[in-house]
Amino acid sequence: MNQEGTVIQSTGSWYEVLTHDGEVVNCRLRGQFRIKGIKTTNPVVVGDHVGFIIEEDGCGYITELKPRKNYIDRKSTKLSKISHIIAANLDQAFLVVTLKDPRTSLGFIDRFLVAAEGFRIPTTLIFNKYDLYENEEKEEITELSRIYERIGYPTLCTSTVTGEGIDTLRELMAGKVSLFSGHSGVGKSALINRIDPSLNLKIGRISEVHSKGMHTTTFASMHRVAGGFIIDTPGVKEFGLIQYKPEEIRDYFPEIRQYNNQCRFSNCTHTHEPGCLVQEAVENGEIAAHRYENYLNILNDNDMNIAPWELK
Ligand SMILES: Nc1nc2c(ncn2[C@@H]2O[C@H](COP(=O)(O)OP(=O)(O)O)[C@@H](O)[C@H]2O)c(=O)[nH]1
Ligand SMILES: [Mg+2]
Ligand SMILES: [Zn+2]
Repeated sequence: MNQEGTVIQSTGSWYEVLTHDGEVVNCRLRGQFRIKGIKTTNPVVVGDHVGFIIEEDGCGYITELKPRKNYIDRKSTKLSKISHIIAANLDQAFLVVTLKDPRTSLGFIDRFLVAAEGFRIPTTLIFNKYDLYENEEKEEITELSRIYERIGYPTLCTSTVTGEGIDTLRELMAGKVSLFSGHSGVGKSALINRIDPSLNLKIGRISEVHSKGMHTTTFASMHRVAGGFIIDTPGVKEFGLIQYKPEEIRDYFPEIRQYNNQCRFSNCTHTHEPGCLVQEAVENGEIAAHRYENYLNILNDNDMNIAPWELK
């Protein structure tokens, strides 16, 4: 009998597939399963929608891979043409940032957003630890929220201490597959616990130290949370290199992208050319100065070390 479901866990040879009825079936791949057009080490990944059959030996066999709306991957090495796909069909990412303990840099935020644009994953910025901030930091968040919301990234202030923003976050996650990213210590685990206390994830330093020693798997997994799923991607260090061509970067800044092909020179890189509408928009304050600086910084990097796909 043909059935369908979503891959929620994989070891590379076995796949746990969650059916629409809520049943989990262990499946395997047929020997020569290939996807056209993608050279990859792993043809089926967590988040994939698949068709499968149950054979006489009781095993499920994946027979069909449904089209992916997006996926995140990494190249196995810098020059490699073979990519390792980490997860597919993500509805959204939450980038958890903090203004202190630790402070997340704007450079990191903008690099993450470039990667998320490249992967076509809508991202919400979460300003966590709101209980810790003085007026000055709150004003900074208000200003950053204005900047990011205007270019299409929703923002939310949260605190796992006061509970602020938690209900909203839970609502945003319902029925969706979400990725939680952000530096160690910003409160990802604490937020997820607060959303669903039954998960009881390890919080704080002990788990950080512990997790550093166990970057063993490069396979993601999905966990049911708040009527949706979160994608857990261990081994963040190994997801390092995302290679973009310099000319692609201007497509991944929404406020810059709108001027592509509008400047005096149609191939304008928006860096130094005369008659550039982007440079004009920066000068008159319409494009935030720090965003433009980060655009230039990313262009100047030879290899873009973006390693944002963390959930611990
Ligand atoms: N004051 C305050 N501390 C928080 C908040 N969220 C998390 N923390 C603390 O920040 C530290 C790191 O949290 P954790 O969830 O482990 O961060 P992760 O590395 O992103 O998963 C822990 O000591 C938490 O108790 C918050 O909203 N306010
Ligand atoms: Mg954690
Ligand atoms: Zn230009």
